[in-house]
Amino acid sequence: MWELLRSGLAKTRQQLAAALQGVFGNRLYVDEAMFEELEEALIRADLGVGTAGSVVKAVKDRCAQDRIGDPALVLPVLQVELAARLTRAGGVLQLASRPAVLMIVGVNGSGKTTTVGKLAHRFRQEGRRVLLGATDTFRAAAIDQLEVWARRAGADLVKHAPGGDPAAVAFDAINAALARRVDVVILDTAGRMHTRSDLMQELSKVRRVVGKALPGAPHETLLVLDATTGQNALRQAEEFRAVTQLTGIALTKLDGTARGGVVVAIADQLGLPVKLVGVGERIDDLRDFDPEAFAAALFET
Ligand SMILES: Nc1nc2c(ncn2[C@@H]2O[C@H](COP(=O)(O)OP(=O)(O)OP(=O)(O)O)[C@@H](O)[C@H]2O)c(=O)[nH]1
Ligand SMILES: [Mg+2]
Repeated sequence: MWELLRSGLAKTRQQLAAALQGVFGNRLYVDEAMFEELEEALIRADLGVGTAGSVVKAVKDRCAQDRIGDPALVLPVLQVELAARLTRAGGVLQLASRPAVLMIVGVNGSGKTTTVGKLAHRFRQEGRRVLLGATDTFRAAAIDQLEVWARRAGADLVKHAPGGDPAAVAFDAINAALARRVDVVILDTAGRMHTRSDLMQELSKVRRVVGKALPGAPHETLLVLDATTGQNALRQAEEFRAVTQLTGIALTKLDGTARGGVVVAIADQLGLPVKLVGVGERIDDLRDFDPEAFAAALFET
């Protein structure tokens, strides 16, 4: 399990290690230029300007306070500072309700359907009854894709014909779940740009209908962000959040990118918990976000 996270973060770790070696290696003393280089390295590692600046300031303050003059001793201070920020961003899925309803949202291609499939598999492994709602009715292929995941995971599926009303699918999915005593309902929504107000209104309608079918639902509305988009993921989150309620982030495709540092920026700037991380395309390549393990995987060699 740890190995999967470690290998998933390999690219990010290697790039970060090389950048930090450039900053701290062969350096004789701690000075202003070192902190400037550190800030640049963190920005390049996708922490973003704001977060990189505040991390470096915290490291600098700590170094001054502890009178650290040896550059080799700054790295552990940095690690502690990054880990602290990640820890603030952890959060667990709310599954206490029966059924628990999870709505999965995000821009096109971010990894929503794959995450739904992986979650379904995981819940099934835990012995829960799972039902998937094909609320992405835009393309026939989207429904077929979800059907494949449902079969692989051993989950029920509720679908309508392509082009149907997503809210009606959500309504039927929840009623089926109530009738069949399902534990978890996962709604796979269509990819949408936050700038398309018609699609955003559709999302609000689905939410409203879900809340009518089962008061208190959805219990989770997870925004799926593609880590390979780096700082853009952060912007998507800010804009999605402005138009719909979110309860957490699922960050996908960490395995394919050196931009895993974006997690620190998300943790630092959004105030939204990262709940899941995707580290591959296979059915069990999904993990709860464990801040300590993540911080360790970022640095350990
Ligand atoms: N490497 C890697 N690939 C992933 C991960 N998650 C999803 N993908 C891939 O990303 C691509 C898009 O995934 P989908 O799950 O179809 O994305 P989506 O958000 O449902 O897309 P739309 O419904 O079209 O908006 C697929 O090729 C997935 O295999 C991940 O954690 N790692
Ligand atoms: Mg999809």
